[in-house]
Amino acid sequence: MNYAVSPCRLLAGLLFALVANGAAAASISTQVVDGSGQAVADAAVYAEAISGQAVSKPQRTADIEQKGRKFLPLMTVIQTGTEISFPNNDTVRHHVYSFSPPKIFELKLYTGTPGNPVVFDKPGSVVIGCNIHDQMVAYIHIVNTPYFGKTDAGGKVRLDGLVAGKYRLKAWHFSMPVGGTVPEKEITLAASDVAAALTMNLKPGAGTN
Ligand SMILES: [Cu+2]
Repeated sequence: MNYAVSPCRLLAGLLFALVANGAAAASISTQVVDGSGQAVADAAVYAEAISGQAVSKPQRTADIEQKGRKFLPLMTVIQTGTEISFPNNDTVRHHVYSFSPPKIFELKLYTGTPGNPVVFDKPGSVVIGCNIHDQMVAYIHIVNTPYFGKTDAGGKVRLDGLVAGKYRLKAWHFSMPVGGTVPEKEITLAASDVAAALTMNLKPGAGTN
């Protein structure tokens, strides 16, 4: 008996997987600009399902390190339930805290990586600071969907792997005025990729790049 899988069968299987995957998923390419048409970097962009399509919830983790008395990265987008570690890669001690309603916590003066990551289980935005170094700041935007990303220097981001259905595409930026309107656009996805632009108003004088 021959138990080996023939190369032909293997190839056919791979092709089938590729085609099946391609038929089920599409992407949304987005550019975020401000009121004067300038690209907005470091904006959270996310697509929320509104027509009941199944959405997976993979367990995710992320890191926000402290290096050179700064938080890196400045801006992090995560799905609800994600654990974030805060490794201190400086030789000085930091004391990380948040007073933001979606997650109030503090990691008292430490070096190295604290043993317990912080779980962010409510959607919204969180500002992180350090009790010792007032200039240190970072932002976390927590979304209720696995389809999210962060814009690059050109204000662009692509969300991949969305199943067909209706979505509400939204964006958030830490320089939006408090209580400002979150820009959103309804998108109907079939099998092909979609491009969409979002415009957001930022506080006067907010540098976007
Ligand atoms: Cu510090």
